[in-house]
Amino acid sequence: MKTQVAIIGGGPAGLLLSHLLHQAGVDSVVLEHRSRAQVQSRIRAGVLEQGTVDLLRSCGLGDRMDREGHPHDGMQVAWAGQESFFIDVRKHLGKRFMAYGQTQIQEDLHAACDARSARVIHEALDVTLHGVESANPHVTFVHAGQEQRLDCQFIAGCDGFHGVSRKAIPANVLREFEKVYPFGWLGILSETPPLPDIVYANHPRGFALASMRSPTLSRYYLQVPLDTRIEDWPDERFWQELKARYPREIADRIVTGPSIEKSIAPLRSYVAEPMRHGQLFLAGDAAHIVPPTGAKGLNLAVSDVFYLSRALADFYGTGSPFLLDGYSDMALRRVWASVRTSWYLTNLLHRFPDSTAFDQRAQEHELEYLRSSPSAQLALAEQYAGLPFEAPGGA
Ligand code: RFL
Ligand code: PHB
Repeated sequence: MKTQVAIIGGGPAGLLLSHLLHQAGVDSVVLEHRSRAQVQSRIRAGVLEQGTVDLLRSCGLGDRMDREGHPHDGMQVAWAGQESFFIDVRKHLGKRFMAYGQTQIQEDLHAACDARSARVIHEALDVTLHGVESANPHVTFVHAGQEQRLDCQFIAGCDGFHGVSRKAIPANVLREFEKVYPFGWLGILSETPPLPDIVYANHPRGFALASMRSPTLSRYYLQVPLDTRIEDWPDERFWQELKARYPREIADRIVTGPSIEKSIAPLRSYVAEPMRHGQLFLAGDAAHIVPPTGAKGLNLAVSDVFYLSRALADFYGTGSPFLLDGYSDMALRRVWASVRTSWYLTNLLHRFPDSTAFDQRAQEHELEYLRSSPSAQLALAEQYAGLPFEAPGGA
């Protein structure tokens, strides 16, 4: 097989890249090691920044999102015994968010692939990258028991944090920046009406988050120790603990019901630099991970893919490698802004097992400052909204 761009990974980053490249007249093949049903069944992100929403609309993927998604204006923050406050991104910046599940985006991307008969190979096993430093790299894999070879000009590593692409960058080139947090999130999805706003809570019992997928589907999370077992968290215990972490007037408005999904995710910040080596370009979770506290991961995958598709389209359109050469630096500027925001919000809103009385007071004063200062709220609104996408020549 032969293509211009071999895309490793058929998650949101890989499929959106293949969609945008197709619109620019660039050919690609996607190699995904899971089945379509397995990719489809992951419950993950839910909050889209305005930039992500605009991009999905402009590339023809916005219809269902606009019908079924829930636009909202910002985030509410509650903490023990205090009045909650609202970071109003719409008021400060004129930008909004859309609550629309990654699961739905993945379905929309699969439908778009079907409509254009895209070459997406599921259950492509043992994917191996060859010659990424040469002008003619290739990828080998096993499909339906057959060894296959895909020749290409570029490889896009969109295979998530545990993928193989990043490992093709030599250790003496790759720089890694990492922070692992001493807790995870236990999340549930339930067919109950959500609270009207996304509400983050900092409580002595730990962090909690109330979010939404649709007017009839809610998503809630609890901070839990890393050794937590899902079996120990029947729904009743989850709801009781969730309500205990919110102020009374918010807890009373939470509608409980049976969960339809329950999972635990550890929290980590990670950045790999550079995001390009030879003909290999990394995008999305393959290059960076943020703790979900800022809802930034999927949004970063989208901005990486936007920059990469624009650079590849420009290369094939004009022959100029200028945008490809600038890809890593440009993507990393936006990545680090969101990595910093996610780290800041994680520190602000969670209870750390090893924190001292000093740390605790400092955290409370930071929350009080945010509650009382319009300038502090504006600064946080700007970070939570996400940076705008850069023009081709830079900021
Ligand atoms: P993905 O989604 O991990 O997709 C990678 C794909 O590559 C495949 N793959 C391989 N294929 C071939 N060969 C190999 N060797 C392969 N290894 C892996 C995988 O099967 C998979 O299909 O990465 P991508 O596309 O970069 O997308 C990133 C997002 O999925 C991720 O950043 C977000 O889900 C993060 N995230 C959130 N992001 C937001 O923007 N807003 C949110 O509200 C939000 N909430 C969340 C989140 C992530 C969470 N978890 C579970 C970590 C909430 C949670 C709980
Ligand atoms: C979600 O709806 O899954 C969600 C919302 C906000 C976050 C993280 C996840 O910060």
